[in-house]
Amino acid sequence: MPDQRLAAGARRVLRANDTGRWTVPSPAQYPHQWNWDSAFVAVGLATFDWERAAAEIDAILEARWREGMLPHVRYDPRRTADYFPGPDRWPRAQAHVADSAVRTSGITNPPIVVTATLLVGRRQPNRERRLAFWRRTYPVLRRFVEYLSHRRRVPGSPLVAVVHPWESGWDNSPRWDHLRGAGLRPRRPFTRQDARGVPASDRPSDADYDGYLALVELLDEADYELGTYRARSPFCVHDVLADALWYRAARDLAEMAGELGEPPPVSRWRLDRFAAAFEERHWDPDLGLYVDWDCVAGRRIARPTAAGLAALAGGLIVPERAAATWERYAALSAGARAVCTVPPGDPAFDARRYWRGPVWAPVNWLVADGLASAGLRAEAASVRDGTLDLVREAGFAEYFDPLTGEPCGAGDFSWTAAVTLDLLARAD
Ligand code: 9WN
Repeated sequence: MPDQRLAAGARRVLRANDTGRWTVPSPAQYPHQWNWDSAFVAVGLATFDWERAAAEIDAILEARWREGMLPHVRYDPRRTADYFPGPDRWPRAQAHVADSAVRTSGITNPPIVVTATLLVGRRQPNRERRLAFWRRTYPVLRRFVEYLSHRRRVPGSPLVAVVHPWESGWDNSPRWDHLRGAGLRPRRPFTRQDARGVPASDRPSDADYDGYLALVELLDEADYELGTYRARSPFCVHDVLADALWYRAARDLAEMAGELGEPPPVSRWRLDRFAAAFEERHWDPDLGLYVDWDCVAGRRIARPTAAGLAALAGGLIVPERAAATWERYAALSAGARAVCTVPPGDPAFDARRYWRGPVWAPVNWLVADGLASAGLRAEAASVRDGTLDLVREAGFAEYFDPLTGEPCGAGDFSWTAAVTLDLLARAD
């Protein structure tokens, strides 16, 4: 399919999923606004409708909490019956929302919204309009970065504490299998709604959902205060990708600050300290990959996944490790379409089950971006081309089977369309 037709198809998906104020990931499966989905969507929208891209970012920021958090879901009050869990599962969260008319979840997402705001701004050729956009978004983004730094800090580390698998966006990744081992059960009964339009065997398991809902209860009982939550919860991690994207966010914020004549938002000393802690906690010398850190057990989670590769997008990986990480992961992934989230040889690999193997377009976007900024141009181009080939063959699927290239999950998915547009535009 020629690039122009592919781009036209992607624009159609984004238009169809636009509710007027924000873009839903998929009208049937995910009828609300998701934080990091909308950040990718804004990057895609900026390739053809700049005002709409800016409005997408504004809608994420309108859901902010008084303490600066940007929640992972902003609920559409007209659709609460169509997705589980709804706002009633996060009762105490609602008092934290700055705008009392807005309903949100009680957790956040990796802070790609900051990077998206920088990239959307850069696509505006008119300097005054660009600066006006950054001027109104910058204070909220800065508070979000500081929220993660201060309210999500465990003693002894500058890294970010992630408190729920949904917060990472990689819900049932093998990275978080230790939650299953904890055997948590929620107190309130619940009925899943996520497997209505897609095969249950492609979704997280019932045991995974027990853990997710039990953590929601623990978070709400702790009124979303990290210390109280940690005292009772088996799940608290330094997610390698969230940490990398925090560092990127802090640097992207600094670029906006420079343009706006504001002082640097995060000192060089803090950035350097963060990068040193990242290297110390996340680099696994035995695996030869960057991995996550379990703050409860106090050890690395030695699982090979693409999260450590996507972390290249943070721009804080020791340069000589970038090529080695790519080569190591490519060797583990032989026979799979790039970039499988778990390598086929891993015991946890499942070609179709959500975050346990399949290819996800936004992950590939991060990997390609990170490879390019590490100077690995050919490798970046191969990830870009491989991603576009998958979309050409299988459409704008939520995600893809890495062995067959078949589409999985919901169809006409917003972030797949958005990433396609940006990858096409980058080749121009
Ligand atoms: C829970 C919207 C979101 C993505 C996540 C993906 C999935 C939700 C779910 O869908 O998570 O937040 O119900 O499964 O895992 O990355 O942001 O597309």
